Amino acid sequence: MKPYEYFSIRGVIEGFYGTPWAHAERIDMIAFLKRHGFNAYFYSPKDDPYLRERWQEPHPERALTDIADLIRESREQGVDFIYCLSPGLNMEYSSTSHFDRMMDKYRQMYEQGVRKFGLLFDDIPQQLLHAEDRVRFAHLAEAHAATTLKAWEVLQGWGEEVSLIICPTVYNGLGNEPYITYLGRQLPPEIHLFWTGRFVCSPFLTEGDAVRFYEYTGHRPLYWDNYPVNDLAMANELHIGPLLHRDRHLYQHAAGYVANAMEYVESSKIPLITIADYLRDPEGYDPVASWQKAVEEVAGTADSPHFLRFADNVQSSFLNEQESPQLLEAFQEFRFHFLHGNQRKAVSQLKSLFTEMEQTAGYLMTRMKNRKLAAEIRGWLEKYLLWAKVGQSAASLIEEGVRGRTAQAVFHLIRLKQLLKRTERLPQKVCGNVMKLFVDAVLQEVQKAR
Ligand code: LOG
Repeated sequence: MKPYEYFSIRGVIEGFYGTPWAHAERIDMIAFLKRHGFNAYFYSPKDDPYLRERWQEPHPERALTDIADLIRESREQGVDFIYCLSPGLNMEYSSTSHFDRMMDKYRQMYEQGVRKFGLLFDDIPQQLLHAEDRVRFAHLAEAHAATTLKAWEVLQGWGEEVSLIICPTVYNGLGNEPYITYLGRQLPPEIHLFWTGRFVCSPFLTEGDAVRFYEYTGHRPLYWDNYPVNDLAMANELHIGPLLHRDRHLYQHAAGYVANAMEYVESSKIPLITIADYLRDPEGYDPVASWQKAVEEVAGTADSPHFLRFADNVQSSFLNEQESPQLLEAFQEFRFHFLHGNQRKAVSQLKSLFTEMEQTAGYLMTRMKNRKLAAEIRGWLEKYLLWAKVGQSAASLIEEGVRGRTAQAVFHLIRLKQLLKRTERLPQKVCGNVMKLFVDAVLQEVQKAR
């Protein structure tokens, strides 16, 4: 297959909770998508009230102008702009006026040239909320099927070829849950269904699950991959690592693949470039090589060695539990040499490790060229810097301890404990457990030596 022929829909969804991207960021993102072989941008920030809570109200004038601009830019770039509405928090499915208001909003976009639409029912109550609906429909899936089919009929009557994508309320699992099998069976296969895999954030997306989803629902899943998004419970993780564990043959069974991005638009580009590489050539995708290239592109070639040193400690996500692999290796080496080799040399190497860590943090905070990236990751850099200082105190403590200089050792011990408290107060996930375990081991040795 030629590049880009594997997945026919290769998209990014602005589908996170949190501050929606600014207009200029979206324009920039659409050009970025084009450059990297994506072909769809899904407009669906959870916290734009006019798409969700207040879906019935028209967008304010200013927003309409911006949306028109996005539509124009997407057209010029050859990227599909998919306008998504999420009315499910309060929609009365049996109400004609609710339905008409929904269609009015789609129509307004149709007139601006939009031909692809999303109707998203994620993150809403699983029960029918309105008495009328409970009379009319046996369950939520029936209401969703009826609303979708009616919307589909209206959209198709508008003249030009249109498409409609649904996010079901049950959007993860096995595909054999009653809601999704019912909905899938009611809807024609050309209406795609979003699917996040077994879980909301799925550590693996497998061919077998995709095949079963098709068997149960009659639809090839349109993957909504919740990576790199880092909202809600994941807000302290910075998802800048590469895409991992997506089956190399997923494309044979998928309607497409859409990545949900982070509210940090610049940081998102790093994993998105690796996702673009996966989508271009899923069978040959090499996450490590792709990631290094992605960092070079976003941070710049000159800054990428610094950035990579830092990023090695900011990897943890549902895709990857192994944090700070290089630091961990350095600690293991230190331990070995300290116990069985030249102690002084081991301690001095440890000290330079933490000095370099401090320099890297300082460099990225103040001198990295991509200032937007630096601003987005500031909190994680601050924590990284504090860990460097913790490490320096620990190394000095060991050094003085070995020399038998008790007063100096006590000084570093006190400082170490203060710094550790300050560091642990910062919520950002940096270095996982690796620094903490190292410091705990040092403190334990101090206890024994007393
Ligand atoms: C939301 C999504 C959110 C994500 C990660 C879907 C289909 N919907 O649990 O907007 O960004 O999880 O928190 C979601 O995934 N629901």
